[in-house]
Amino acid sequence: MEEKLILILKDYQQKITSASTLKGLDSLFLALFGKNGEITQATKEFPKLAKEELRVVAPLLARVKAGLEEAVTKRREEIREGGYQKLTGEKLDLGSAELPKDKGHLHVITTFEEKTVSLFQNLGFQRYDAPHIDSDDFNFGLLNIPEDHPARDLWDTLYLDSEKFGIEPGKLLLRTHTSNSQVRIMREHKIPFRMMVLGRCFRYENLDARHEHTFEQFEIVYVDKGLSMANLQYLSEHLLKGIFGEEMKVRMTPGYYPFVEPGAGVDGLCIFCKGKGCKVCGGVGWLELAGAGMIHPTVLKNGGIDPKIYSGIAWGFGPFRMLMLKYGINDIRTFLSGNLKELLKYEEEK
Ligand code: FA5
Repeated sequence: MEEKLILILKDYQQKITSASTLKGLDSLFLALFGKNGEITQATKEFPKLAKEELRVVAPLLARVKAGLEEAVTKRREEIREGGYQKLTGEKLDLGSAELPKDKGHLHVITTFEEKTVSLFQNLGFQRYDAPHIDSDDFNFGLLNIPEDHPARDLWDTLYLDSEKFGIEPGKLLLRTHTSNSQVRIMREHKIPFRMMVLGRCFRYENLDARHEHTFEQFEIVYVDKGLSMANLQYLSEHLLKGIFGEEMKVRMTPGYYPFVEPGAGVDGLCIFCKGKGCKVCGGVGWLELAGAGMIHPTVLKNGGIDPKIYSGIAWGFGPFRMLMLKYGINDIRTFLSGNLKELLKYEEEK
């Protein structure tokens, strides 16, 4: 047994020293210490040995094992070090590489939203993010929509199983609109402020060509002294002309949202019939493109703002629906479908 162990030691020391790859070294390690490895098998023979022999062989085996393990570790480092030196000695000229072109493409929603954000950055608006999972208070209560008020029916809401988190049932939801940012913005910023919010919203919808359960909204929250519907008209024109071109005409009609007073629908002249009346606009000549209004005094108060001194503008629209109109897309589900063949037809100008 002693001789056998010494032979294993010599044989493998030589093999380990001449191994040139990490893979080769791993095979040697397995051949020694794996389930059927030489050292493992030698250990299994111990019960067959006489006591005296065992007294000599056991410490010898421990030394052989330690020596071989050390040899493997040392050689592994040498190989790694060699590879590193080889790499550092090589030069890769990225400048001269022929990189493949036209691989990958931003989603039309992304490019459209980037453009919208920069339209309002140019007017001094800053980005603000509000949570997707939110409390009933920020999404409804503080926005002048008390519990059990019929106005809640305007938003088909996905409530979360809040009891799991020790929260009263019905108090935790997926935000139905970016307006959940309004009171947060007021509480966190000094007046005057101009903020814009862009992000995902969720509703318990019956899906159809115009309704998704997951969609985007873009919203403006602007508070200062002396703001009026005239500022709202200006911002609406700034948006719709930015999207559809300078010739776009914009008007406001009365609309109802509990968190604004007065509330308005922002209409754009129908891009298909230019106001003459067609199937798309239902013969009216105008299409409602955004919801807006002067922030309700109760909401300002909830945000810690005195409505006798300050006024605010809030205004929001859905990028999916806006793009459907711009490109004549007849099914809203196209956007999240992953149908590249269809999606690549639509591209926003940079
Ligand atoms: C709102 O959500 C208000 N928070 C907007 C607002 C903000 C009004 C500030 C006043 C002041 P509304 O439910 O109408 O309003 O939704 C706004 C836009 O979101 C719609 O015009 C539409 O473009 C988009 N939208 C709403 N529901 C869906 C849906 N299921 N699928 C796709 N887009 C939707």
